Amino acid sequence: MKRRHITAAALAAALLAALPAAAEDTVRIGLILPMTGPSASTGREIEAAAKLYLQQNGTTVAGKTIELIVKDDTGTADVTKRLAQELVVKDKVAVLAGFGLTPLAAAAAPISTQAKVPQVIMAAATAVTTEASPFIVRTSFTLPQVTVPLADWSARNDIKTVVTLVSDYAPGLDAQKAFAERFTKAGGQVVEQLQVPLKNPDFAPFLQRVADAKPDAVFVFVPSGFGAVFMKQFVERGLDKSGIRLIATGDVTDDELLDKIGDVALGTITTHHYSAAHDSPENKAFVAAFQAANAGLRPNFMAVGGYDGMHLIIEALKKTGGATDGQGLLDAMKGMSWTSVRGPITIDPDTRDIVQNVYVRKVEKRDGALYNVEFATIEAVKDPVKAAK
Ligand code: VNL
Repeated sequence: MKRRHITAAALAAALLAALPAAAEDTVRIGLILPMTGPSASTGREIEAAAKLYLQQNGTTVAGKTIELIVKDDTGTADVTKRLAQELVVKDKVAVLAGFGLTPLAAAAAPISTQAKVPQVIMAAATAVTTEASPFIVRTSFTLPQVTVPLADWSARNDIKTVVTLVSDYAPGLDAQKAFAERFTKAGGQVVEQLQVPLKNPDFAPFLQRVADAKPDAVFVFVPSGFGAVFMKQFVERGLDKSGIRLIATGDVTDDELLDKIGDVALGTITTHHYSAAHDSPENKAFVAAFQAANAGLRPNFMAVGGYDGMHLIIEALKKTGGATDGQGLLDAMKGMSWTSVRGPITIDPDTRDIVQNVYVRKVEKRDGALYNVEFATIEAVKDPVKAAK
């Protein structure tokens, strides 16, 4: 018994001694995503984009090998938290990344704070989420950032009355508040504010209330992956023929789903930071490479958050010469600017949130498929919630 104990202890000591050497030439990045469950499309898009980025740019930085460790949190916050802890303690990751939904990003925030490990949010989009840890940096967007330009557009385009309809959790409430405040200031009237449960949503009773209120437009936010269910019920309730205009954040007309939604989406006005139809050489190359690597799957805004998140991490490592100390990496990330496939972007050094163009788009048919076609640009938009503080 005793002998065995000593042997085991000696083995453990030998392993521990071996660890720092291994850790020195490999930099691990922990990517926590919902790969299963209702937000699996978000995980699929981000994982594919992160892998594409490494394929295109190589896995060696400053003499070190980059290793991506992908974990499925199933969209459940306690799983996210446990995985973040394991990745930090056991795998000694230099960076935590991913975070498909706001509650998942929030669950990992205390870990990134305690461990002083940068937490790169590639998806979650509630304004205040970046304040949950000083080590959070975001490459996605915020709901108020993309919603305010839609309120402005609506007020200028003959929309006088609006009902808002959002998923009942933080980013939905953010969108609802941002729309109502801005639209009201511009002289519009929000006649009703509706919140639909996030899980297994039944939109029918809420759509009935929209029909009864007869506003000029209904403003909608549902998270990525839920737009098709919403649109199906929108049509079933006859809202598409009611004369009530549909306006939404680009989450509803998500590029992965849009073509499956079908012609009923034609003409829908949305605002967002990325469209697969964004007209730039960088984006054309990105869409082609992404589709070639993923059996024709169209990249959506989640993929772009993942692609830019990897760019941020790799470029930060280049700046530190491969050093992985968390504060050093974080400082390297702050203030970084580059030409993304969505357009020019910057990590605001004060808020660690993304500054980017927001585009006004209309769903149109191009070469037989539906796209969000951008027709106006609001440049270098900061998250308005933090900008107002
Ligand atoms: C969130 C925001 C998630 C926007 C989304 O899709 C989205 C979030 C999963 O912060 O939870 O489209």
